[in-house]
Amino acid sequence: RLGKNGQEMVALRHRSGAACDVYLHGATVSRYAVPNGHEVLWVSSGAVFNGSKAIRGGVPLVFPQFGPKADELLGITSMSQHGFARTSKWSVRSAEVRLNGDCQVVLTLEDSEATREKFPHKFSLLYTVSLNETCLRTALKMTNMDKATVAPQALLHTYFATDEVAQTRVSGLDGVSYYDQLADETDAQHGDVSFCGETDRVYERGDKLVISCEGQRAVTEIAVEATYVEEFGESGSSATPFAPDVVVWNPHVSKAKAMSDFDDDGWKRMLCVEPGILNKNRPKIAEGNSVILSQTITYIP
Ligand code: TA6
Repeated sequence: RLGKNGQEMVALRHRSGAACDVYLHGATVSRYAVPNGHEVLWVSSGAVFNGSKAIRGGVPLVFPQFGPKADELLGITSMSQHGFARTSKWSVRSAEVRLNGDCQVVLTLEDSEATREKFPHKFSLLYTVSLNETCLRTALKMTNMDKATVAPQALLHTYFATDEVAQTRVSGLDGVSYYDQLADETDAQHGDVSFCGETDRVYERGDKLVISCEGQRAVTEIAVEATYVEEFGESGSSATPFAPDVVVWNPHVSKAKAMSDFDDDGWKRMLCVEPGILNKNRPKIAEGNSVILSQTITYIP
């Protein structure tokens, strides 16, 4: 159906009342509401839905490059920040209500002349968004269709809603080392992550994360998984799990002001917890093989 600004989107509606909207622009989940009506994700009131830029909020997809510059594993010069997946027009492969009631949409993006100009590789992306009464799962499968091995970066840039970021904590990263993008230094996390200013950190692993807000009983759990899938033709395939990275970001007042699509004090009501495959140990994907990155978001009122 047509969503904001007449943009094509798929509206998933579960019989429990849970709801999720996915725009074909960037395969961006722009909304996830649980049966009691609580909106789990944050979208800026200044978000642009006309396809001219990434949607500021929900779950933009980062591929094949994270950040403003390419690392040596990518083997390219550089492309626009966070790559082209979040500003590409994806196609709907399937949309269904499954026998168990789960609503699911599968979106695809294949390489094109435009993408090969920036990233000279053949690839196939499959993005599966599944909604049921208790959780939303989004999984990005990247398959290398090239003879040469490839090591793309990928990240689910998830914007979560919170009542007040200064009262918000992220647990599950205690003891994990992280690269502080602002201080350009590496450190180890002590206890929960809290937000007293601009925060922009790449944690080297994360699998079970919990967002909580002081004084609030409700929490949001995020289960993160990454898997390398090796295909053996007729004799099947093997799936090997590995540790994904997790980015935690809040722009705070000045960085938010510098972004035209960030509503002025919106930064107080959001935080990004972003599962990714970013670091130097990320898999080099051989021809015909795949990497799957997924997050399962469960809001517990
Ligand atoms: O994920 C954190 C980050 O890399 C920040 O450094 C900030 O740039 C954010 O992504 C948003 O980037 P964008 O290109 O969407 O403005």
